[in-house]
Amino acid sequence: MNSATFTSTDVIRGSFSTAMSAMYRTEVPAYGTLLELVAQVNDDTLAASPKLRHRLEQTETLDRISEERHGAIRVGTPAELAMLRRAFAVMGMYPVGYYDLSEAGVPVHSTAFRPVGDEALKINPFRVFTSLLRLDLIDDGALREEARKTLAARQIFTDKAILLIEKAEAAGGLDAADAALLVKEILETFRWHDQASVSSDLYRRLHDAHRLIADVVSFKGPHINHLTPRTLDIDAVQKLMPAHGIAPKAVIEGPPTRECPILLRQTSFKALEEAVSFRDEEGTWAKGSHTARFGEIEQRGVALTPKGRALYDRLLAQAREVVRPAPDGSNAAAYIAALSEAFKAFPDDWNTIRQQGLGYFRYTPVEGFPRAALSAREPASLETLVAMGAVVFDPIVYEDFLPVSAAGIFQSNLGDNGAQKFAASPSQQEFEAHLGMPVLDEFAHYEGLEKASIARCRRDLQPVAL
Ligand code: OOG
Ligand code: NI
Repeated sequence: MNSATFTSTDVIRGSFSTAMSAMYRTEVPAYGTLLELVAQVNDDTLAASPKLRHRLEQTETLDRISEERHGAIRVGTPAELAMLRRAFAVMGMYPVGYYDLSEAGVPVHSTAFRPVGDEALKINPFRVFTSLLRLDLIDDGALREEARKTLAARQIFTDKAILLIEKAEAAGGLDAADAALLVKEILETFRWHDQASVSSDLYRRLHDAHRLIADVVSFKGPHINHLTPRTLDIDAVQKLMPAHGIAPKAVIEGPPTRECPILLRQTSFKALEEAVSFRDEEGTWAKGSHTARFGEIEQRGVALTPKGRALYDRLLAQAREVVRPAPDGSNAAAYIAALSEAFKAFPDDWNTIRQQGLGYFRYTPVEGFPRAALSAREPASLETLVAMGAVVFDPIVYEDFLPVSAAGIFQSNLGDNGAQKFAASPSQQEFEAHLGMPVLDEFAHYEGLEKASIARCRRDLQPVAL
C-alpha cells in the first residue's frame, strides 16, 4: 500500500482519545460533569483575558485545549507494557520520561506515552500515564507467585488488535478502515470489567499487600482509571466542584497559584466504590466492591529547564518540610501557606523566568518588523531582537508529569491507610528493557523546540541587503 493512503497517526490518536472519553463518560458520569465544568471555566477565563486568548490563537494552541486530556493505566507484565508501546506507536505516541513511584510508597514505575514534536502536539496532545506493577516489591513470596501466575494467564489485547498492530508495523501505517478498527479494538483493553478474574480470598490478600496490586492483578484488563481534562484556571474549577456534587481532594498538587503558571497543577476526586463480583470456588460469584476509578483536572504551565526544575524541586521539598499534606486534608491551609511562602523565591514574570534560564520559550518573529532596522554586519543577539520588538516569546507548555504530584494522586485514592512503605529503588534500565526501547528525555525535547524556534527567527529576520 502507498503511504499516501495511510491515515495519519495524529488522526488515529485523536479518534482514540475521543472514543476513550466517550466510553469513560458512560462508565463514570462524574467525568462528564467535570468536562462541562472545565469547558465553562475555560470559556470564562478566555472571555476575561483577551490577551491570553490572543496568545493561544497566535501559537495555534487554542483549539487543542478543549480537546485535551490525559489518561492513566497500570499494567501487570513486561509483555503487556511492550505491546502497549507498539499499540501507542501506531497512534504517534512515544514513551517520554521515567517516573519512579516506589519512593512514594507505590509499587510501580511509569512513563508517559505522548506525541512529540510541535505539529503532532498541536493536533492532539493526548497522553497516557502508564505504570508497570513492580511484583519484585511484594515481600510475600507465595503471594508474589500467585500474582505472577494470574497475570501470566491473561491476554489484555484482542486478537484483532494484535493483528492490526503487526499490520501497521509491517506496512508502515493503516488505511482508514483498519485505523477505525484498531481504535475500536484497543478500546477493549481499557474497558471496565465488573467481574474480577480472581477469588475474593486472593483479592483480599492482594489488597492487603497494597490496594494497587489488587487493582492491577484482579481484573481482565488495565481499565482506564482516570481521564483528565486541561483547565485554564484550576483554582476556579476546584472551588466550583462541590456545588456540582464532586468532592475534590483538599490540596492541589504541584506549584501554588501564580501569575505565570509553571509545570503542572492537578487535583482529583476520590475513586468510586464500585460493585464487583469475584470468581470463587465451584463457579460461584461473590459480591464485593473495588475502588479504582476517579476523575482529575489539571492546569499546565511552562516547561522548566533543568535549572528551573531543580529550583522547583528544592522549593517544593522546602514547603513539604514545613508541612507535609495529610491525606485527610486536615492541614491543607497550613500546607498551602507554606507552599506559597516557599515559592516566593521563584520569579513570577515571564521575562525574568526566561532571562534566568528557568523555563523554555518559543520565539516568533514579529510580522511587519522593519528589516532595515537590523544591521547586516552584526547579527543581533536574541536579547537585542526581543528588546527591539523584532521577536516575541511564549512559554512552551509542559507536556509531562511530576512524580510527587503523581504520588499524591495515587495516594489520594489509596485511602488513609494506603501509605505502605517500599524500598525506593528506581530501575529505569529494567523498565526500558521491559518496554523494548529507551524512554525519551523530556528536557532534550523542550530544548529542541526552543532552539528550532530561534533558528526560524534568525532565518525570517535575515537583514535585507542594502
Ligand atoms: C496514575 C497517577 C499519575 C498524574 O496525572 O500524575 C497521574 C495512576 O493513578 O495510575 O495520572
Ligand atoms: Ni493523572
